[in-house]
Amino acid sequence: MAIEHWRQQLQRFGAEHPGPALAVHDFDADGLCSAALWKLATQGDLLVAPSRQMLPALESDPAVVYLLDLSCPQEGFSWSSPTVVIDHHPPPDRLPSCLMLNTHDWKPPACTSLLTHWLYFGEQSPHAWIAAAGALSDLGDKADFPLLQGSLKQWGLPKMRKLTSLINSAHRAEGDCRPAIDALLEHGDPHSLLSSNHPGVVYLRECQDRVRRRLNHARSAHPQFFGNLAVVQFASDCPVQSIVAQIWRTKLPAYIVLVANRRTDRPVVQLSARSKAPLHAIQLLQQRGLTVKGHPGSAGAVLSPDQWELFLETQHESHP
Ligand SMILES: [Mn+2]
Repeated sequence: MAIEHWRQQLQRFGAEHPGPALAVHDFDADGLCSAALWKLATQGDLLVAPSRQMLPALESDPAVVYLLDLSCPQEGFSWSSPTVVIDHHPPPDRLPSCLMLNTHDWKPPACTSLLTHWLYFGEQSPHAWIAAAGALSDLGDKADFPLLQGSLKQWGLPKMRKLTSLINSAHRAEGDCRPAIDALLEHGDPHSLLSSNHPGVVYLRECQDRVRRRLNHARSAHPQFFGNLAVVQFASDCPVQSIVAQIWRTKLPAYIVLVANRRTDRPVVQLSARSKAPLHAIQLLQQRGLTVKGHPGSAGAVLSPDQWELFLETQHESHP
């Protein structure tokens, strides 16, 4: 099985490059849970990636860098240290020099927190609930992995959902992700974390409240229709556009939903587009002159307020 082979490769890699290790990780629940598991296993240092588009520059070169739940860049890394990639996103065509441990082609697909748990703790451990929280966020509650299903059964789906949502609230509020990892590390199970007054947990609850309030405000915006495009606009200091797009996608299955978050805290408009197949959100928005990134059913972009106004004017003109 791949995991056993990968575990040996990982051990060999660590032995060949002794010294302080650093994990650079994603900021969603899968990335944070992976980081917490890696920290429990290695005691190394953690650094959250400030964006998914660009890897951070490191102040010094650690003995090994572990890249967790972040797509591997084709152009190589922003450091010279030997690198281990633990991930489930499709790797680039041309792989930079690294040890690549990646489940992107598995059926069913696994996520990084599951992979991290298997690599360091095997199929079962007292930390399984952390891997399950990450998996629930990335794969949903139906994914057929004993590690996930066992934890859902042990702790109950509502409690695990609450935990996942709490861990995700830090990046949804554009807050600090470190308290989420500390909360995972300082508690032995979902129940004690959820009922805790640990500062990390208190901080996450504040983030969650903030997102909830911003979301309630954003949900009250009504769509404008331009052909098969439904545009929803609101102003916010919280990146809630993708959640709002998700909500409207269900309500308007025949449309491409384009949600625009005019940020009140900086001069950008964050766009999130969603469509139910077979409408291809990316292609249709590209035809309308927008540069968007993502998958056929979900895409995003960041525009300047001027670019956004220009886009809207064009829509008004072509759909009077
Ligand atoms: Mn992931």
